[in-house]
Amino acid sequence: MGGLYLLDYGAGNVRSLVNAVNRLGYEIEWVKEPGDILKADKVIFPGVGAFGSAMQSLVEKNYAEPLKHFIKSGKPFMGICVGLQTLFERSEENPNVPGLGIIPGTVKLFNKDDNNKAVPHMGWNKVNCLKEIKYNNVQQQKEGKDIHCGIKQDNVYYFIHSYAVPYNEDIKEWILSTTQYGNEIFISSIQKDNVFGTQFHPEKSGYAGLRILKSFLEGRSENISLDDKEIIIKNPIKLPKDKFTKRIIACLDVRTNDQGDLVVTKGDQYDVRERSTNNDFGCGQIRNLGKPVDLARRYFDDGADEITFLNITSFRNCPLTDLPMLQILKLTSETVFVPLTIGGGIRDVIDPDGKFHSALEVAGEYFRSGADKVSIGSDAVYAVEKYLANDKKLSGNTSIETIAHAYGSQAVVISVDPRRIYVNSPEAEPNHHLIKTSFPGPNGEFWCWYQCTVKGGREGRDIDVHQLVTSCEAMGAGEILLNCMDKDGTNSGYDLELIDDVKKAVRIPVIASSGAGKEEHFAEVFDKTNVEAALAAGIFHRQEVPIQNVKNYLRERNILIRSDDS
Ligand code: 1PR
Repeated sequence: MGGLYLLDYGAGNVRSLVNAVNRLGYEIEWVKEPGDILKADKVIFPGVGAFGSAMQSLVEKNYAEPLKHFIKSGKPFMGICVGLQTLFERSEENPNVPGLGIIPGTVKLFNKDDNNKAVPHMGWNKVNCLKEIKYNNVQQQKEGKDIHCGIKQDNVYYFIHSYAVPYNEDIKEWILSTTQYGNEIFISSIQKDNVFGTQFHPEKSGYAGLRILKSFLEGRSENISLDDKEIIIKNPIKLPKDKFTKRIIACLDVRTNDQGDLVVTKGDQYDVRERSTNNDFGCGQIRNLGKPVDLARRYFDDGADEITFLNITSFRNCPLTDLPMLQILKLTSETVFVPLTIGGGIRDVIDPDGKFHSALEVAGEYFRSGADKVSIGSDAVYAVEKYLANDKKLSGNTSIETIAHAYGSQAVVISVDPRRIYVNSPEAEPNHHLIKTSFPGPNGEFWCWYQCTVKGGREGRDIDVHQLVTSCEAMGAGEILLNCMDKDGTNSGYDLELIDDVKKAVRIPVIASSGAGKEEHFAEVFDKTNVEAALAAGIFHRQEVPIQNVKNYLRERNILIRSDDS
């Protein structure tokens, strides 16, 4: 029996793709053995992680040859991200591992010397369709054929990758669209005969992405031949500046309340209990701002570019199979088609029965449940302490390194919970990276450093934020989620001094967090620092400032932002 098949090699979140296909009214089977590929009518190959591990898995499972055979047979094939990259001959990521070689060319690392952009390329970027059809082809119009495979010129789609295939005129007939990142123009989608592929993730690109999957599932791009004289292939044009948008992220801090229900809560400087009411424990109730799955859905509808869940009581031990956030992720990924990050408790754990699970296993459970990225807090601080004590030698066995190795750097976010410590002069604190501040301390101090904390801010460590983020980047982390305990829940604006300092210290993307109180604060953080994203919690949960108001405000100030229908 034929049908639609998903080719998975167990490296990351394919649940979202399955959910997207189901949402569009289609069923998808999983390839379980090589024979499934040969009998399939259509195959989708979503790739996550590294090029080398993807190809090795294909070879080890004896999938590579049947896949080449399937592609040659002329049946519809769609590759996503690494699934597109493996169609090429090779990748700089793992030069010794050959690709499928269907398309000539090499997948290359983005230019890290280009100071205008962070690597990985993570977020929503525009595509420029190079193929055009002269609409005098009445026959194809009648058939509802779609030369762009559901991709809309100038829409933005969600990318998350460090490697891409640069635009190359020699393979022009393969290129459906290009995208500009910094000064580089790379291939963002390919289409020729029965082969279609996107470097971005349609299943994570909101309704714009669902339209692409729908077009593929309905077969609207099949049998469009390039021999057709009506098709024109344009050259890409390099713009003075790329069209990469800033991301607005909604963050949901989740924990059980005193009644035992999982709720979204929000603290002031990390204190999540009400100040006024008392409960049986002699302290205020846990603030309850709503149900996690419902709120995530609301933020998706409101236009959030990403959603982050933080399990804020993760310092308590919990059996791996009973992690409360797994079910939340599974349910959320059924209706929310933008990237999901999960944080809290990403570390080695020991079940109550004594069974050990590595951080990699814990992360794997989350990816399989619908997470695209995991965020590591306390464990990153402990890992950096050991890294610095060991003369900056990589051990290879920290949670950051093992997860980045298996799932790619782009899947590893570091959540930082710093607090400001004032000092009188640089001499007073020679061991830490200091900032000269415009906001003097209680005793008129003009210098400060940012101390990293663990266990949700309960314990300060002798590590500063600069040490933490630069070390985590060296270990392979792909993004920094930069909170600030002094600013959290204050509505007084982001800590621009801290954010600017961190952004200048690393090449990976940085998310500004803590303190957003009004639309102006988002504009300010994008104007005054070069961060890729801004996150907020309280103002969204309390419905003080809807996400759309933030986006409209930024758009009016010419800050590039994803639109609703993209
Ligand atoms: O250490 O790896 O187990 O992770 C624990 C995670 O839980 C960390 O990411 C840590 O930031 C988070 N966390 C722990 N305790 C709290 C708490 O609030 N008591 N939440 C907590 C941190 C901060 C932000 C917040 C922004 C924006 N919350 O996530 O959403 O500050 O808030 P605002 O816009 O309202 O100002 P591990």
